[in-house]
Amino acid sequence: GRRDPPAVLLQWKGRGSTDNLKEIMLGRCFTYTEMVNPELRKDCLKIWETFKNAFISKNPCNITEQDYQPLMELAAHPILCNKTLLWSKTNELAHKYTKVQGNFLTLEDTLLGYMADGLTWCGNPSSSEMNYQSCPHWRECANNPSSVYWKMASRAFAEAACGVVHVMLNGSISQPFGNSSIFGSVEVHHLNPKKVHLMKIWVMHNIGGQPSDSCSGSSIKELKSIIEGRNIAFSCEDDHRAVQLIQCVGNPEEPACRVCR
Ligand code: N1C
Repeated sequence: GRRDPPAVLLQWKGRGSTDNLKEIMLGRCFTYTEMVNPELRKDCLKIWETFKNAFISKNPCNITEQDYQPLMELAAHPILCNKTLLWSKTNELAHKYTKVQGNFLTLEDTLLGYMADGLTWCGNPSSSEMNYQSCPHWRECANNPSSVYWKMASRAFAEAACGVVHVMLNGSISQPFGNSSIFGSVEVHHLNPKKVHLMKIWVMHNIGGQPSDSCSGSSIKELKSIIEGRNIAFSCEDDHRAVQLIQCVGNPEEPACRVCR
């Protein structure tokens, strides 16, 4: 199939564009606008064309924010206050939690996040086709189509947040707050202090594992000083119980998961 080209043609180190990208993204856009958020009036075909125009026939290492600006404007929609959940290095747990606790929204619950979640895409300057063979890995070049997309969608999501913002971080890695992650480099700096008055951090640890860092560690203290420096109040809780109960589904016998702890 087109997924296994001769190795000599592999231009980039990352995986190529997702097969049937157009059908998947169009399908997701219709699902989102018809079923997930039916009040939203959006032209999915126009959104797809605008998305494609951002990167098709372009060098996939030279994508700019301007390339995606028309898409960002077309796909924008309001987000309710107090519902935003940001995350870093907790992708799976954060989304398991929001599926059960329907009161929170991650970027993947907005049109831009919903359409692109888990997909890969890029083009190349010498054709108007998608490159299905390979795409730049973010270590090869930062300004590749997916990285620029997530950075812009994340910034727009942070700018739209209001009220209380929750954040799920991973306390089983050495730096739960990484200032080069999208959360640390983009979202933290684009929350609007006029609209967001409190950031509530949840530091989660793998059940039964050795905690590596916690609310009292230096990594979270650095985040606290950045947030308070931006005039947003800050709180932090280790192993928020409602989230821990999700982890317990897979680990019911662990001490932290017993009813009488
Ligand atoms: O770099 P990160 O995490 O700190 O980014 C997470 C942060 C979240 O709060 C989201 O709002 O940024 C947003 N975000 C996504 O929603 C998202 N979905 C999928 C950022 N990145 C996202 N991805 C992919 O995961 C994307 O390819 C990006 O590079 C990774 C970042 O994950 P991370 O390092 O755990």
